[in-house]
Amino acid sequence: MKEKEYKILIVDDSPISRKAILTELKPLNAEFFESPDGRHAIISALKIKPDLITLDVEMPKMNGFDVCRQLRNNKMTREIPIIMVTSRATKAELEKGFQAGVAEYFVKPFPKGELYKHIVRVLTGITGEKIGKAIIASSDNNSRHIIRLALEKTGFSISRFHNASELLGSFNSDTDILILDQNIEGINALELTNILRSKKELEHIPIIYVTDTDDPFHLVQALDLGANDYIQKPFWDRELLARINSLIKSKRLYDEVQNQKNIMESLAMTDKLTGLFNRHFLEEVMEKEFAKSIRNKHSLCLAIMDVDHFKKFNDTYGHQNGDVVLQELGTLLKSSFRVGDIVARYGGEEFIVVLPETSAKKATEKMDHFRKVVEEFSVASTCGEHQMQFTISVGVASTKDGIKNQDDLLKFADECLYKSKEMGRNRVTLYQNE
Ligand code: GH3
Ligand code: MG
Ligand code: MG
Repeated sequence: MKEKEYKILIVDDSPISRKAILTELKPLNAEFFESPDGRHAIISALKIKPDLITLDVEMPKMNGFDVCRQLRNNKMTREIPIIMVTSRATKAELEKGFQAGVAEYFVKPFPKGELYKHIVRVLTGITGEKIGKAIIASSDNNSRHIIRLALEKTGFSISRFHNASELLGSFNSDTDILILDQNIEGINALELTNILRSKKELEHIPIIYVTDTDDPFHLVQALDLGANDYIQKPFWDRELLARINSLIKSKRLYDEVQNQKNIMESLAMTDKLTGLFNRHFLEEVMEKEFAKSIRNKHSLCLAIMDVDHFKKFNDTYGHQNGDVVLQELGTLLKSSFRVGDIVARYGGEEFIVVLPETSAKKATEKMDHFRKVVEEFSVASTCGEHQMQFTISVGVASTKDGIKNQDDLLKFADECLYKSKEMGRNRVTLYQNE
């Protein structure tokens, strides 16, 4: 027989109620245990270590709240999810349950299948795939525990902190939600909210403020300082989850917009055909690189290259194959230069490499090496019939040659490119200030 996946303890003084729950949960691949009273339940929980307990509220001698409190106070049973099955979900009940550490309420009588579906969610949520990252910051053990159970079963991966400075030290921007209790050691929770909101990288992380008070001034202050929502203790776990879900939905939407924005920005700075930086972006970074080279008294080199007889190449192999060559040249360029070098498509079949902190001699050597790589390189034509080859001509200029601004750096490199063309192509010419 297939081994049972879960152990479930059903605690209820009424045999009829126990039977009803058992029937409801039967489709689960679980081993069931029954306890007719509180004391029996605690002993059984210690002995069998169940994955979940359903607990009746009203029982003689020891009621459900007392059982819950005792289970929560014992290291061996503290983490077990408890689903309280009650016929009266009043605010006073909720308050008592919260104090005792109940994470879940289920109100009797329930439609067939409801409790089953709910328990499946609890059990699979614990082992299932994580849907997001949550941080619980609270020095109140009870509320930390309840929030954790509620979030865990929904599928969050969770970090818990009881101290504000620990939280600040490890808080990062991939957090999906922060549940911040008014009770937190180290710093006043309102002050902490303010600090978190002042950090640029954390400003969009939703914060739910968990509070003991219904003082509107305090709550308004929390919201003013940057909390997105608040919830008052005692709370129903499903209310907390509903609030969290709504905040996370907005955050995901925000992330999506942000993502699109990044894509748009990168499209605006890259060339569509080759994926290299475009001319617009090159001009922007050149300005910065030029200023930096003056400041640090380093040599900055610029190399401009142009594919030889590319018009003829297009005429021979077709425009589409011309595009393939430009793409391949882009890939070669990307893999041939250092991270700090900037490679861009300047336009048409012209490319630029900016080499910061590089001497003219070194840059010329590097470009000549690259020229040879290209000369040796061949690309299969789209129909697969030809191995296409091509060459490049290059011009190089360096700031050490008395060049005073970035426009001149490009102008003199370009002049050298044309010298390379005039001298027969497939060569590198370095600008020299006579
Ligand atoms: P040179 O050796 O003097 O550079 O000769 P060339 O034929 O390469 O120079 P020219 O400036 O006369 O022609 C450049 C050609 O590059 C013409 C143009 O159709 C082609 N070209 C420019 N951009 C692209 C492109 O994105 N794809 C393709 N396939 N061809 C392009
Ligand atoms: Mg050209
Ligand atoms: Mg050309």
